[in-house]
Amino acid sequence: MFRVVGLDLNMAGSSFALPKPRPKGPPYFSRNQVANVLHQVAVLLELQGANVFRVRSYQNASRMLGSLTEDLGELVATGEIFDMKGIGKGLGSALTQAVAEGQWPDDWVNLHTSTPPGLIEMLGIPGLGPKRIKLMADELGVDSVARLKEVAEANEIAPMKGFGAKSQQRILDGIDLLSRFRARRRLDIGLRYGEAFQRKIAALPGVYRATLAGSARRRKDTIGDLDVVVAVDEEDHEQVANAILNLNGIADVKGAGDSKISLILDTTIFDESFAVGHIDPNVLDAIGGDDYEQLEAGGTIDAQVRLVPLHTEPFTLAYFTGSKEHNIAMRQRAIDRGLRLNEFGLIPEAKAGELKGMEAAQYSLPAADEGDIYAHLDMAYVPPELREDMGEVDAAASASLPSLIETSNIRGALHNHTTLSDGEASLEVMADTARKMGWNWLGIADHSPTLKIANGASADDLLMQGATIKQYNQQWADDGLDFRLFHGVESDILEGGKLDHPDDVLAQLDYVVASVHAMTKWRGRDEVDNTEELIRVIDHPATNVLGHPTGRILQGREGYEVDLFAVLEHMAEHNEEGRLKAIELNASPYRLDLDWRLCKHAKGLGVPVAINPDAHSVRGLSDIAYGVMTARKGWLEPQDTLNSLSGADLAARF
Ligand code: DGT
Ligand code: CA
Ligand code: CA
Ligand code: ZN
Repeated sequence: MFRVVGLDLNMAGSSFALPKPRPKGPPYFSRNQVANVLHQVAVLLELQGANVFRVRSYQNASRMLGSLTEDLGELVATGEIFDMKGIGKGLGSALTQAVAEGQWPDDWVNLHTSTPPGLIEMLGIPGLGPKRIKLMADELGVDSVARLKEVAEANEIAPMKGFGAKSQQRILDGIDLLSRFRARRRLDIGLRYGEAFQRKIAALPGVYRATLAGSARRRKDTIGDLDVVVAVDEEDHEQVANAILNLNGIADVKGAGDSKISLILDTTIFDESFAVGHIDPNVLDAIGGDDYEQLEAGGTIDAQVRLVPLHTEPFTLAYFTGSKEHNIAMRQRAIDRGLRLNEFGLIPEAKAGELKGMEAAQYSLPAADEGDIYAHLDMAYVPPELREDMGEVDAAASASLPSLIETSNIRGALHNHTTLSDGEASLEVMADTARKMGWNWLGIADHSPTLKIANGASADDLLMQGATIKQYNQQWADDGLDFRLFHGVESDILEGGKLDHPDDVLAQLDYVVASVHAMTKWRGRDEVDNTEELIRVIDHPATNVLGHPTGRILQGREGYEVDLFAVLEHMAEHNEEGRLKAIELNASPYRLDLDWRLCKHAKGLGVPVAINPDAHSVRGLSDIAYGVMTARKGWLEPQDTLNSLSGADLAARF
């Protein structure tokens, strides 16, 4: 065992601690770390009401170091640091002590320990700075986010000088955003952190393998925390645990032993600088706009690491992959066979007797991988995505698990945008990218006229796009190239379940994706009205695909109320009678709408699923990967989707 390193000042998910020194010797801290700490010191001083000039001197020094081109270690080693603009004698010695000796000055450490944690927690609220936090602490006695929420809701902030009703509302919105952000993270973000962390651990000497477990491995649409299982010989545990604690990207350590480490990762885990990339303005608005982007840039995620010897690893991996419900069902199946299943092994009760934990595990049946565990229990290997106790245990025991769809089965996707509406890339560039991805076809469905904010295309422009597409298709056919474009539209669903173009225009298209965009109206209406309207639009002969079926934005807003079971059943009737009505699985990691639980239901009813990246750019096409993850989680096989069809077969279906 070794002690917990770093200052344990962190609120759940925030990072406001003094970094620990790198173990390799001076320079003990990077330029960025030092610049960050100076900024923190300035903020804490301000929170404590320090002299404004003192605050400013730290801010200036932080900014100066942040844009420094010279090597900080060298400036310190040569003493040149003392000659830099804005670095006086005191600050110069402090920086020297930190960089050359790995020791933060006592008064900085004290500043961190003497600031009430509740005030530091409040700093995480978007748009709220130290000055106003101090004001509210002094005048209203606010000392935590919870208390702040109370006084804001009691309308005590608005009357304060310099605040007002608008600031009060912004504080409430910020608290809401922060709590959502801290509670769970979207799959794409969780995977980015998780895979970066996993790669770094896997590369450490002594590590046989490191695997991302938990909800990330099960590809849930949102992730609570990351779980990583690492196979290491017992005698190397301490050394590897130490090496993990010293990786870049660890903001704080919550607890550390030789076999269990609990820590907080921040964006320095990424070798390149972290950016969320382009977000559809409409979606960005729902998840908090600029505030969201700022939170994400300064974001953190909790992670738990378990170190186990190689022969135990399959059991530990299976256990921490979960889900809890799947584990419980598995444990019961083991019990029925006189076996005890836990994170250490699959142990015959008769042999284990009174023994517990690792002691009992010495009698475990052997397993080289998870497949062996399932085999011992007379089951087929269950892909992690299915481990939700949604029928997979029985299916694995009766050889009736689905052969899940894979990215390589994807031959095209229907719902994509070009510069004709609000896409960033031209038709040509989108088509070219799809071909380079190895796709056999691409569907273009730009927005319809009603959606003015998305530059919905007029009927004339739409038909012109159709003529261009025909030319390209002809040209490719003449050149013997097996690739084609399908021409559709993403039609807004109008009052009464109507489509946004006259029938004679719609008749000239290959297909129609019908989507709800008037979210305010639809969210303000009850389930019965919404369901009826969707059913009406599905009944329109031109409609082939129902786009983002609930309109939900993960971590942003709930979808509108709708009885999707009724909608799917209605779609099933059409399909039975030979009319293609597919339900979209919007692959954007911000949506993943159809929910995975309902994918299985669609499959059961025989309603085809269209996995759609809803790409607004070339990059957007690669979101198909999240759609495939979610489709797998929803039990879908290639033949349950339109994406696995060849262009020729899909043309026939239209
Ligand atoms: P999350 O982090 O909320 O997104 O979801 P998970 O599934 O990653 O849950 P987490 O991190 O609390 O635990 C990881 C896995 O460990 C979980 O999926 C199953 C296993 N596990 C945790 N607690 C229990 C438990 O009380 N019983 C059983 N059977 N398994 C558990
Ligand atoms: Ca987890
Ligand atoms: Ca966990
Ligand atoms: Zn769209």
